[in-house]
Amino acid sequence: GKVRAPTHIISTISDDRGEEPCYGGVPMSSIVEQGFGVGDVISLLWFKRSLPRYCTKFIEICIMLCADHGPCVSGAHNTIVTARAGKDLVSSLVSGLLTIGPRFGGAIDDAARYFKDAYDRGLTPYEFVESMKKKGIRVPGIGHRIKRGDNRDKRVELLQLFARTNFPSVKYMEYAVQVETYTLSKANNLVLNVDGAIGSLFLDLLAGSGMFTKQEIDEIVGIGYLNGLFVLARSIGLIGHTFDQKRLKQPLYRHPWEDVLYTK
Ligand code: Q5B
Repeated sequence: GKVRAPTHIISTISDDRGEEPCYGGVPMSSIVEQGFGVGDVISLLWFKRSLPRYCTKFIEICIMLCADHGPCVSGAHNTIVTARAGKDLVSSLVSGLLTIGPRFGGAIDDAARYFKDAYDRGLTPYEFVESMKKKGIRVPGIGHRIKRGDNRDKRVELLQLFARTNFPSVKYMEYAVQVETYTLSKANNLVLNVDGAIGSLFLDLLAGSGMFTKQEIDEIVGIGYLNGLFVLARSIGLIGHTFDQKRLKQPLYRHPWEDVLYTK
């Protein structure tokens, strides 16, 4: 028989060797003919399965809602400064992407991890939040620089509305809302933010869709797939900010002295 030389790479998500590329075993012509959207493509390439339409629609809503949040947030600021320094598209993009992390946009995975652990262990919101405080950890998915209890994040409300209308269960999201009710009783800026809404709702998608085993859910949450949604989405806005600065022929940015406290 044929002897197969050992390979140095194992790949399971796509294949370009035939007449047309396949994503998760689905040929590109089927993807186009069946009118698949970017949510379906993400399902195939990230989750290696076709998800029900309400799930792919939810993924697409996440991407649209997180595509941009104005020029003042960390990512856009870095991208704008880099573009104005004359750097190319990829440099400007990655300079913005590199700010995504535990404080800015990259709290989705940890929000999912901590909300899941707390809910599954039956912790009350009080027990959860106070145990985090004792450990000196800020609750991921809670808190915002400009959103408040009396000025909620519209994106969070839109995600919640979609899920309450379309998901079979929203138990993790309702738990996150209870956590928010408690944190808001402590300070008005401790709202459920867009990272926390996506993190908790993705848990509901994973647990309620019937498309994932418990082991697969633990793996997805453990590896940390969900920050990928913010990274992918915000790339759209960061690319837009790069083009905007180039179109406007903006000069090199220099921060004004008056806005720096020089001290010894
Ligand atoms: N405190 C987001 O903080 C922020 C607390 C908390 C317990 C918390 C903070 C935080 C967790 C990480 C998270 C995602 C850094 C945010 C995003 C995308 C975005 C961005 C945009 C977009 C804001 C004041 C007092 C202190 C703190 C306490 C604050 N957060 N306690 N749990 N989670 N959250 N990130 O305003 O007693 O005075 O020491 O780390 O989920 O990134 O639009 O801007 O689309 O681009 O700087 O929406 O909440 O508040 O640091 O002055 O804290 O509140 O311990 O208490 P701030 P601070 P004390 S969404």
